[in-house]
This record gives sequence, C-alpha cells and structure tokens, in this order.
Amino acid sequence: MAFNPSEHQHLRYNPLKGEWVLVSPHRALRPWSGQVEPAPAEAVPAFDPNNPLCPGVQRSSGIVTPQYKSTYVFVNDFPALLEEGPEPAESNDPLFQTKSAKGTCRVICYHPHSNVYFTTMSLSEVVAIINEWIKQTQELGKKYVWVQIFENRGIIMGCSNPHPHCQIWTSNFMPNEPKAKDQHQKEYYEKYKRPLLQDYVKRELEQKTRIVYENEEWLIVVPYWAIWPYETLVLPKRQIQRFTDVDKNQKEMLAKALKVIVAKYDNVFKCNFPYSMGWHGAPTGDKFKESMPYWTFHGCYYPPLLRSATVKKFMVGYELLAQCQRDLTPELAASVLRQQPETRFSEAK
Ligand code: H2U
Repeated sequence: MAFNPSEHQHLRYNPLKGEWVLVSPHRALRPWSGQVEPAPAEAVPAFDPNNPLCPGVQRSSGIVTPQYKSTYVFVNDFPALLEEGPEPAESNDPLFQTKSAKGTCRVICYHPHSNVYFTTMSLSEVVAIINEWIKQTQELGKKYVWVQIFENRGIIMGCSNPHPHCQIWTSNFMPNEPKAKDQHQKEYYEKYKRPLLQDYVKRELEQKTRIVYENEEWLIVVPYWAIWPYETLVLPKRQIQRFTDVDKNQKEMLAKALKVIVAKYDNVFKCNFPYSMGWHGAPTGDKFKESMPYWTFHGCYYPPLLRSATVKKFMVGYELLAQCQRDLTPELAASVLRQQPETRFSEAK
C-alpha cells in the first residue's frame, strides 16, 4: 500500500522550534464520550457598569477607567512581572539555577464597547488596534528584550473578562518559545542565507494545500507542523523583522486578514471560537537597533476546539509525556477554514 499523508501515520518536523509532531489521520473518526464544555455565552451588553474594562468603571486598583473612545492601555493590576524588585543571588549550581526576572504587564482594551470584536469592528477600528500594538512594541521594546503581545479569547482559554482586550507581558529575558524560534531561524539563515519563514511562504504559495486566506501582503496557513487542530500562522509576504517595520499597506491588509480569520474561525462551529493568539518578531531591548535578517515577524493562533463548539483537544497524556499528536491533518483543517465565508455567520445578510 502506498503512503498517503491524509490517511497514514507519520511524523512532521517544526523547523521553527526543532520539534516533531505525530500525525495520526486514521484516528480522526474515533468516538467521543468524554467531557463536553459548557456552551460559551454569546450575549454581552455594550456597557456593563460592573466591568472594570468599560469606560467610567472603577478597577481593582481603585483607578477609574477613563471615558476612552478608541483603544485604552493600562498597567495590569495583577502583574506577573514587576519593573523593580530584589534580585536573586547568582548561582553556579547546575541543578538549581536562577536568573533575574523583571518586566511589566499591560492590558489593551480594543474598543470602548464590550459587544464588538474583529468581525464586527470597522477596518479603521482594527487598524487602531494594530497601531496600538506597534506603539507598545516601540515603547516597551526600548527597555525590554521581549515584548509579548497576546490575547486569550473565551472562558476555556482562561479569559477572565468578556470586554475585547489583549495583554502585553514584557521581560528582561527571552522566554522559551521565542528563544527556540530565534535559534532555529538563525541556524536556517546561516545554512541557506535566506529567512526560514520567507522560504516557507514561497513553498506554501506553491503547494496551496494549507492556505486558509491570502491578500496582497499576508498569507494565513495551517502550518505543516501545526499541533492544535485549527492552528494558523499569519505570515507577511514581504520580509519584515518586527511589528515596528509594518508599513501602511501591510497594516491595512493585516486588519483585513484579521477580520477574515476570526470570522472563518467563528463560522466553523457557529460560536465565538476560543483561542490564544499573539505576535512574534525579532528581539528588542539592546537588540532593537540591530537588523536580524533571519527573523520574520509573524502571528500565531492556537485554538483548542476539535469537534464542536464544546469539545476541545486536550494536550494531556502522550503530549505531556512524549510529544504533540494530532488526528485531523493540517491540510484537512485548512480546507475546512478555507471553505468558510469571510463574514461571520451572525453578520451574513
Ligand atoms: P484576561 O481576560 O486575559 O485574563 O485579561 C484580563 C486582565 O485584566 C487580567 O490579566 C486584568 C487582569 O489581571 N485586570 C486588571 O488589571 N484590573 C481589573 O480591575 C480587572 C482585570
């Protein structure tokens, strides 16, 4: 019998992180009688006098959120990283190593209304969010080597507040994920003299099997090495290293791409598709002025849903003890997403 990647088990390599994933397509139809998550609540009022992220409402810190009209940024009242604090002692002990950890955590409210999102905001409102992401990268990147912008969407992803928002955690250290991507993109560039992700864009455009959406500036694919069922990678068609390098056209086209990808996600199971998403680009801080041609700026969406609006993939047993595994092939996931309309089901005329 000839090998068929959509039917037969195999391993795939993630060249960005140097990790392998087990793909087991033959298992995709196995029955499920496990946990079903409660259906996510959909109706959120535009203003909730008890929601601290709404304009005019008091936060836990006692500060009243101002009457903002566009995006609004504040320092997280419960930060995981503080700018100042006692430093741990240096240690040469190979088994008990410690390092300094300093940084800051901010929250970005996307919009003054709680009942809007990328799918329902205007293009210019989404561009305003992108401008805020760039501004924060510029400002915090002067001081910190890593500026992690991320959003948790939905209760099952640990999102604690229904108001449209994301977070930024900056640090004086490179966290593990971007550190691995830094190392692997660097090694690839040294070997092939081209940025890994620009070569990848070219190959995905040729193969066409994992494309979810593209416009003149951006390509969204389910990566060949995806671990989450409907994971996607947002890639620039023109090489850029950091968010701060995005030009006007890339910004507008990115706004368009983000509106479409979220609409497609929501259309798959007719719900607010939960995910964690965020941005990765070349390190900043002392390296901000350095050109790092091996680094390609990109976005990642990690959604957990697998079979329905309530049944998610668990990263448990084999994933925790051995390595990541998936049943649905990236090609099948991409075709499901590609076929979805570009407008959210609730907005369709
Ligand atoms: P999440 O929904 O991703 O949990 O983000 C909401 C953040 O908002 C969370 O990190 C912060 C929480 O600490 N927050 C405040 O800083 N002040 C508040 O009054 C409420 C929530």
